[in-house]
Amino acid sequence: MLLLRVLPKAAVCAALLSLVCLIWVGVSGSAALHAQSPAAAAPSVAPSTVLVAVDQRPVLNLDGEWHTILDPYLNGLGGGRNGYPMDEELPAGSNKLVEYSFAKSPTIKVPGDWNTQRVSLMNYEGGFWYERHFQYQTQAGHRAFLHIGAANYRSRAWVNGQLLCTHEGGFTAFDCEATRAVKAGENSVVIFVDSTRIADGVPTLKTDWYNYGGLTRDVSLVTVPASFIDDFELHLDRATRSAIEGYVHVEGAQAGTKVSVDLPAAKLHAEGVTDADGHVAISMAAAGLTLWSPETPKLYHVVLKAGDDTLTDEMGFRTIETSGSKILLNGKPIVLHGICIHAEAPFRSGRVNNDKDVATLLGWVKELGANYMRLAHYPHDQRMTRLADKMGILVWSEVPVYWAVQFEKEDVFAKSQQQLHEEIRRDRDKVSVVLWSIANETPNNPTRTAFLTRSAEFVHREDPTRLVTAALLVRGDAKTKYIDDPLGKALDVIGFNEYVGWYEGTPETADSVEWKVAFDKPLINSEFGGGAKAGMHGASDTRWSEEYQAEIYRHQIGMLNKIPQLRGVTPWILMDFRSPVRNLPGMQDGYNRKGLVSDQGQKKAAFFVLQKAYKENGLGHAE
Ligand code: GCB
Repeated sequence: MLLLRVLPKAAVCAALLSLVCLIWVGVSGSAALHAQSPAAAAPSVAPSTVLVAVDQRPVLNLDGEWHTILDPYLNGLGGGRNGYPMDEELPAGSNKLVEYSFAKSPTIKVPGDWNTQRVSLMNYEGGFWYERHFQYQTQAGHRAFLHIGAANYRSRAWVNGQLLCTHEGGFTAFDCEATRAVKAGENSVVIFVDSTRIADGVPTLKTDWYNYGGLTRDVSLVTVPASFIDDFELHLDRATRSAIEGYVHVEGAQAGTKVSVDLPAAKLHAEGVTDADGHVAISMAAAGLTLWSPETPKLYHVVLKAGDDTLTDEMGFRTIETSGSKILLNGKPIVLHGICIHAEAPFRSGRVNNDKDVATLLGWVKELGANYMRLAHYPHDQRMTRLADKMGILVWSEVPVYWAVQFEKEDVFAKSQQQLHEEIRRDRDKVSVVLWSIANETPNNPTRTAFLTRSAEFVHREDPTRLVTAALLVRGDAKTKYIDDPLGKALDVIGFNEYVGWYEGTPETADSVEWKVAFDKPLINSEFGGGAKAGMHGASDTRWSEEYQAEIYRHQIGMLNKIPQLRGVTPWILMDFRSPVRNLPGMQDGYNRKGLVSDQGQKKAAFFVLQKAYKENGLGHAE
């Protein structure tokens, strides 16, 4: 690993002491200030909730063309003579609307990042306004929520000029209550999204992926009864594997509200009544279920009822746990044959956000012979985990605590915790998700370790049914490598990234590396790989050729197989992806080229090396 990639800027600059560094820190520092001031001045209204299984509810879909205003100076937030474009309902006689008009402004498609929809916006990072109108029929005694699948990075939403919520975090879903703001007939909704990278963000200023801005996932309006199921959790009991346990939470319920859970195909039924907090524990004997696994991705139709609300879901049941250095799926040791994936849309670029993108990516995962994938480095569109449930692909899901976020800051911890909460809440009904990853390649120091130990504890509390992991850096030289990062103590499964043969040595270097592991826990190689330009051929020692990349894979497979407790791998990465830090002309041209498949779908030689290893069960050990 390159040192530069994991140290905070200030530390790197202290070491280098150059003018370039002064400019580097200065520029990003002022950008952060600029970005923070309007947010600080604005009222902060937390999203009301994250509606579980919202994609299973009937909704008013707000996808489609939205009017947009580019606002690099955040003028619309500032008020004054020509501010407040979010409020079109100004008192008669006001002249504020003179200098802007949503109606006359160009449109853009939602969901979708703005960068790939207009050539002039390709490199734009900053403020951006979205607006559209919709017809609504109010229903007495119901509540309405604006559901935003993802808005990168900070956002605010108004309905009919009324501020509903502010949100930070570019990859998680949230719902803002709109009950009092919506009206019968014509309504307007305005969403402001600011994609400016900020130093105290999660992620922070520098990442190895493109900062696609905007409303990158579906937007909808959800109408529910006055009291409704906002959250539930159902899982197979680890100890017996013959009972379903969990809870249902009914928001706004009076104590004593009747709740029922049914799995009609299995003839299972449970019921109970809510306590004063709207909570009811669920427990039902469930012997004889077909347990979910990659070989049998069986899903059951689940019907939840609470008062006037009915919610259905498609859910699988399985257990996941560790025993010593083994990972047990349904009590049996499993080896995870996987691949890392970014949410980069195949063929068209931009963010993955439709069924076609997801089917293409997961089709390649299956073709590879994989049973597992790491969704790097942030929560992906919900379609990914839904389809993984159906196709039988186990999932590692992650939050963007990436490289050196500001671990010393309590509010950065709060942001990471909020993202974990939103991620877990959205996907806890997805049986495919077995690992929550709290971080990627973070610097090994006590402040970081304390921060991430708290994250691991938080995740264990929020979801005790799954395993906690992180992708760690390793230390050592080309002869001996150590996996002994003290953060490993807080994890159930240890992920480790290494790039022997690419950032270090040649492919053959892997042959003589000896691995020393300080933990009796399952190990997953969460990244290895190297770059290749699809269609470029050469000798196996010619960098960027498909042959060189394939050679890295061959030697890595030999090396990794010598680690007895290696329970899985996710090489880096399924498909080439856009990244502003990959600028080698003729080879990278703005793309990280470590994909096994190019962004235009061409499979490289290494794809077939890994496919062969998976088909022959020749990588990793189940026990
Ligand atoms: C890493 C990072 C990943 C990068 C990759 C690379 O270690 O986790 O985000 O894209 O290396 O290509 O260098």
